[in-house]
Amino acid sequence: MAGGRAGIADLRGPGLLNSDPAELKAALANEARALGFDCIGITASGTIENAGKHFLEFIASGGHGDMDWLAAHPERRVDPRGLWQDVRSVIMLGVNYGPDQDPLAILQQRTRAAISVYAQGDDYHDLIKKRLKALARWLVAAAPSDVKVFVDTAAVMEKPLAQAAHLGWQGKHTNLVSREFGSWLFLGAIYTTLELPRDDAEIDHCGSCQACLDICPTSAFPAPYKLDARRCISYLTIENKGPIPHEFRKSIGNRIYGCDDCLAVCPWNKFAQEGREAKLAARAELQAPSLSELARLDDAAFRALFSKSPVKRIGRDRFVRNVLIAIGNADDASLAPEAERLLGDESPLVRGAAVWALSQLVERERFDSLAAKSVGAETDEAVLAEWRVGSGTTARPSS
Ligand code: B12
Ligand code: SF4
Ligand code: SF4
Repeated sequence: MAGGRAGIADLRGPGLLNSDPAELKAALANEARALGFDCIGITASGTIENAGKHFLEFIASGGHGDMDWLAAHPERRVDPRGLWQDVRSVIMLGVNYGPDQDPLAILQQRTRAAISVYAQGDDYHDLIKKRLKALARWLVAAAPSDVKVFVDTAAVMEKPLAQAAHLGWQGKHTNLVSREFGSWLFLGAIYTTLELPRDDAEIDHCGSCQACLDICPTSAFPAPYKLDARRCISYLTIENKGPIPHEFRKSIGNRIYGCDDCLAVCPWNKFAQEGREAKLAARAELQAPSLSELARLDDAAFRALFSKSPVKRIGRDRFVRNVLIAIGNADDASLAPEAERLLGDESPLVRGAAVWALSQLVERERFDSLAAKSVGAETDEAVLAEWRVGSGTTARPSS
C-alpha cells in the first residue's frame, strides 16, 4: 500500500508540515489503511444537525429504555463542539468485520446458541482504540495539533458523523450501510483541532427496500429509520439487566447475545467482504456453542471462555439468563435437566429464567411438582411471580 509504515519517518519531517492539507489528508488515509482501517472520511462540526434533532426526539420518546448514559448530556452528543469546543475536523474510520458464513443459518439450530457476529471474536473496542491512538499519534507528529479518540462508548454520534464523512448511510434499520462493506463496519472517531478537507456526505441508497424492517423478530422499528431500543434483542440480551420481558421471550429464539437479523438481510451485503483482522474473526467455539454447555458455566468458566470477548461485559448471571431463554425456546425436552439444576442457582435472575424455560419444556404435571418443591424456599418476589405465571395461576404480564 502506497505511503505505508515505511513512509512515516519522511512524513514526520518538515516537508509534510509545509505541505497542503490535501496532501496531509492523503497521507493520513494511507497511514489509516496501513494500521488496519478499511475506510476513512472527514467531516466537521455542524454537519449532523438533523441527527441531533432526531436524537432528542428518540430520548423524549423513552426509546433508550434503561440506557441512562445515552440520555445524559445530550449537548455533547448532538454536536461534536458540545463535547470539545476546540474540535475543527472529525475523522471517521471503519473496520470491516464481514463474517465468513451466513449469520442467519445458526437460527435453525435450536439447541445451539446464536452469538452476534460482532461478539464472536475479540472485543473490537480494544483493537480499534489502539489503532485510533496510533493514527492520532501519527497525525500529531505530522501536523502539530490536539486530538481525542473515541470508539462506541463516548458521547459521539458515530453513525451520523460517518454518513457526513461519506463512509456510508444510515439505513432504515438505523445502522450505517457501506457500498463497499455492506452492514459490517465498526466505527471509530478522531476529533482534531486541525482544519482538514472534508468529504461530501453519503446519500441514502435504501430506495423502496424494507427487508430489515420486515425481518425484525420483535417489531422494534415503529417506522423506517426509527428504532425502539426497548424492543431490540440486542438491548434485551446485552443492556437489559433484569428479567427479559415475557412478550419478547419466544421471539428471541436462540439469540443469546445481540442480534444480526436486520444487518444480515440487507441486499447491500452482496458487496460485503470477509474481515481481514484475525483478532475479530469468529472463534470456533463461539460459532455454534451448545446451549447445555453454556448453561453449566460458573463465574470462573464464563470468564475463561469469554476472555478478551465483548460478551464478558454482561457477566455470568445475565449471560445464563439469556441461555435459559434459548433453552426454553429449543423445543427439546432433553434440555430440561439443565434448567432444573439452575432452579437452585444463587442468582434470582437465573432462577427466574430457569422457571420460564421449564414452563416451556416439561409437562404440566412435572412443572407443578417442581413448583411444589421450590416455591416454599423461594424468597425472591420476581422468581415467585415466574412460578405463578408458569402454573397459569396469574395472567401472563405484558412486560
Ligand atoms: C446505543 C447503541 C445501541 C442501542 C440502540 C441502537 C440504536 N439504533 O440507537 C442498542 C443496544 C439497541 C444497539 C444495538 C446494536 N448496535 Co449499537 N450502538 C449504540 C451507540 C452506543 C449509540 C447509538 C445512538 O446514538 N443511538 C441513539 C439513536 C437516536 O441514534 P441513531 O441510531 O443514530 O438514530 C437515528 C435514526 O433514528 C434517525 N432518525 C430518527 N428519526 C428519523 C426520521 C427520519 C425521517 C430520518 C431520515 C431519520 C430519523 O436519526 C437518528 C440520529 O441519527 C453506538 C455507538 C455510538 N457512540 O454512536 C453503537 C453502534 C451504533 N452499535 C453498533 C452495532 C454494531 C450494534 C448492533 C449491530 C450489535 C448487534 N449485532 O447486536 C445492534 C444493531 C441494532 C440496530 N438495528 O440498531 C455499531 C454500528 C456500526 C454501524 N455500521 O452502523 C455502533 C456505531 C458501535 C460502533 N462503534 O461500531 N446499539
Ligand atoms: S438487531 Fe434484531 S431485534 Fe434489533 S432491530 Fe435488528 S432485527 Fe430487530
Ligand atoms: S435492508 Fe434495505 S432498507 Fe434496510 S438498510 Fe438495507 S437497503 Fe436499507
